Amino acid sequence: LVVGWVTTSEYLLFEVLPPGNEIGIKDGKISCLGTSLPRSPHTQIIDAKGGMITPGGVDSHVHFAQDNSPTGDDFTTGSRSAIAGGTTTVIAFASQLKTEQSVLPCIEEYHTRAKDQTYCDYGFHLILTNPTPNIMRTEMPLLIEQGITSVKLYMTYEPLKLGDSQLLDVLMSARTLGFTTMVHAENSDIISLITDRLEANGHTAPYFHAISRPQIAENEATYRIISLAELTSTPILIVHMSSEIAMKHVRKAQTRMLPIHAETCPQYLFLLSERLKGTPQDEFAGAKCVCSPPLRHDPKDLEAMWRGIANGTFTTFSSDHAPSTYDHAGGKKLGIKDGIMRYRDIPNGVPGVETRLPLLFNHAGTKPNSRLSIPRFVQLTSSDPAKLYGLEGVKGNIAPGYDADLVIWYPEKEFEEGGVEIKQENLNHGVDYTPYEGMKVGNWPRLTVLRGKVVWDRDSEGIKGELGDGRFLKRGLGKIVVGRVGDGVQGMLDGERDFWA
Ligand code: DUC
Ligand code: ZN
Ligand code: ZN
Ligand code: ZN
Repeated sequence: LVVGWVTTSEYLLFEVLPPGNEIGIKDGKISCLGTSLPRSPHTQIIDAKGGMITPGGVDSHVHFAQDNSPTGDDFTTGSRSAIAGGTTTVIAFASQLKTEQSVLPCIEEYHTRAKDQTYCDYGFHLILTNPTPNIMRTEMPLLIEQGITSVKLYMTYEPLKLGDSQLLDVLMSARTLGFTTMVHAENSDIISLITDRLEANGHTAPYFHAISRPQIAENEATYRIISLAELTSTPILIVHMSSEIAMKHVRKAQTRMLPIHAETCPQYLFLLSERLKGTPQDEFAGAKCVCSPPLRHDPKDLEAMWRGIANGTFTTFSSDHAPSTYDHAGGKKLGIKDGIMRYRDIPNGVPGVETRLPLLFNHAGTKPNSRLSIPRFVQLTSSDPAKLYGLEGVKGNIAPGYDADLVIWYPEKEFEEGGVEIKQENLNHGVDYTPYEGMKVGNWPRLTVLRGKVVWDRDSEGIKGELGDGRFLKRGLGKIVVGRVGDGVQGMLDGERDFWA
């Protein structure tokens, strides 16, 4: 089977594909790019009609069917939502319980949850909450062999957090074994102190969630984890960054060529803490926007995140899709009981796997008010997460040999007049709200193609894929996208580290 794609996109014309060019697909992979590709009677041709073609989205941070968000999306609803928004690859989390001495059964469990249950390709990161010597020495190499080549570490949350000595142990192990390390950077004790005191004073409505996790908590933990990474000479990625003061540490480290990567998410580009106040009719509706780090107070922080998006500080733009259903049977809501709101009990996280690409694409391009270029859009949403997480050569590029994962956008002039409004009723996730309700975007994926198969066709029935289309991705070791490993540590003499590291 050869599938020819014709595009006359003004952009692709310049950057990737001149007009009239075609993408040939065979056996689910891109086989060639060129003009007038050979056709047979069996060739299926899809005309991209002057629209733009970008690689299928790689969302390297989603939570599906995770133990600590039991009411949210599972692999079926989450991955259905992914393809409807142009994402063909997700990396979800398998989480270890602190009491577990082995992570192998845990990985098996998440395989069971995902196998034959997904519409898009998927991989797993391991959330390490108890990095015992045995796990680090004998199980991590096994996981790497099995294609699970990244871990997430938490610096906060009692059931998840690691102390500095544990963080150092994992970083030393990452340096030896080469797995990619993601870190949730917030200072746990700052948050606990404020939370306890807010609670004692009766301040427990959703808005206080933002007050309990101030920027200084993100700032301190960010600087600390960068220092530990520098000391051990280990690349890291700091996930879901939300504030400028913390981002500045990343920028500074990158200027020194340290391999410090960072991620931000749609909620930190578009939403402010005001949303946690809910509506005049329903103050508790603020619960729909509870995520961590929290939404920030000042539009200047949104602006700063946009700058980090455009100037390369951020390597990945992921959804951190981690929603919980708002309304449960019988009017029950998580985090409110007998009329008393307790933000502590609201599950953290917002939905976003479906809206991630359209929200960012809306600001990409060459118009005077565009915030980023199309190549940056592709890097952030697809090619750089693919590189960082060991999928280079497979995902994130429109080039021969890569999986034929594509998003075909509408030609701008043919899209709905004035753009399209994001509405919960049109989304494909399993939860009952979107924080972006009513926002307009100028384009939406017209077609999503997964390994050569059209899995989403917005003009004809929407979801075309089938459960089980998604395959587990056995990932290789990730690559460093920013900086390099092995330069000295500030304040240490050359060679000094050789005595101990
Ligand atoms: N961290 C995440 O990565 N997702 C949801 C909540 C959190 O703290
Ligand atoms: Zn487990
Ligand atoms: Zn986190
Ligand atoms: Zn997350």
